[in-house]
Amino acid sequence: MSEPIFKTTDRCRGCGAEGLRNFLDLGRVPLADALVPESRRGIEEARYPLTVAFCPSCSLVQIRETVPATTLFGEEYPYYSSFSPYLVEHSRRNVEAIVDDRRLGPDHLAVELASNDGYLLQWFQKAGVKVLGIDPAPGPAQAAIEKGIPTLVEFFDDDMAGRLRSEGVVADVIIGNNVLAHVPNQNRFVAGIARLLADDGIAVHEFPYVRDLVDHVEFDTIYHEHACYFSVHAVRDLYGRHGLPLIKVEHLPIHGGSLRVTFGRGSAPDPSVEEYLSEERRIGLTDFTYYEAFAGRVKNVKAELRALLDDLKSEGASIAAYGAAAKGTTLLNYTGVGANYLEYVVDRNVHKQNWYMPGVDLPIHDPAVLVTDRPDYTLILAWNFKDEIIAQQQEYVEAGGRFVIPIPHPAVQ
Ligand code: DWN
Repeated sequence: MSEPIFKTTDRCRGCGAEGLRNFLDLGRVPLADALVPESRRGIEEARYPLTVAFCPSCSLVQIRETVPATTLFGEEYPYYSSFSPYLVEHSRRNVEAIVDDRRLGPDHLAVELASNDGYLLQWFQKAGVKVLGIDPAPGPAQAAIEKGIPTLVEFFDDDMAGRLRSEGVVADVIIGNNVLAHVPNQNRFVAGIARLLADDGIAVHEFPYVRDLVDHVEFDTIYHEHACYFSVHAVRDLYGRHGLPLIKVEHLPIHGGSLRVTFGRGSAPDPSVEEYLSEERRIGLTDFTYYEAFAGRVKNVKAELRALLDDLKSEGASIAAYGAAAKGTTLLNYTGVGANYLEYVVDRNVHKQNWYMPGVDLPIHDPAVLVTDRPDYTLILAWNFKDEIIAQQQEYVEAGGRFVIPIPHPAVQ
């Protein structure tokens, strides 16, 4: 077994304060995207503690454990954004709105941090805007390069930003979707954004909203890739420390509920900023008490899911799963659901097929297997895309297949 190498932080990743308060312990789990190849089956997988804490000083929610980024986003990192059509379409709409609003053209540069396989930058390129991707995961980055998206296969931080600026690279737009949460050193990352961004530029970032995580018990979106879980207060304070004022906030349904936040110098804040800040204060999102009961609700979801699957198995039902998602690793390993209930997982991402889910030794197949094998039920691990997934599986539905949605309350749909 590869020895788990990690550090446990006693100080807040955002403001550096001591006094972090734990409120959820998800036990020792394998890395969420550490799929297992046939050649490594049976070899004990590294498991890491996963503890979630709240910072009373800046209200940033974060995990205590830091796994080296090179371990998390290495050669075998399997996540390719383009296998989620909804995500690609969501990105197109986002980019087209920015291009129109900012009147971007061939003299402008859009930089994306964690640009993956070019799923988003392709839309800036189609609009005639210059693009530059930055992503440390070799697989997705190479896919972007093959699409003609210039991509630097590196981790972004203030040193890299300084190097780019010295080479004359200045960004008019910096996109960073679902990346901030992945950065163990938040301040060096945001300092880099501040250095790379033009004085009249904007940084537009999306990330899961901690309010949705708690309100909808989305505990499975907690894994070692996600070091932080943001409120508007926490992200405003973090970027504000680096001279990047928060100027707009939008609430989006994607990934179980996300925020899209825009930062920029020289622009007056949109009314949405104060609206979200005052709402967060009103509901107590900046107080520890908001999170205290969360662990109990997570335990309830675990018990409800096990009871539901026990009932289905007692009826002799066969059960598969859909979505070899990172969140699926947390859900299956924390709830103890694996080959004791499920026969296999299916996923459209060809880079995941013929590998095995971390920690539970479940094979990953092409979704076409649902039609040929016709399991009685399919547990949707990528529940954030359930509508899109079910719409694709009409042949399975017409053959009598049914779905189990695990979050926020396990139920057959
Ligand atoms: O932050 C992250 C989020 C944004 O994406 C990354 N660190 C890792 C990843 O997390 P995830 O794997 O939980 O994300 P998804 O996008 O919810 O995973 C969906 C999985 O389902 C992917 O493996 C693709 C697959 N899928 C599919 O097979 N058919 C997705 C759709 C929409 C489909 O139709």
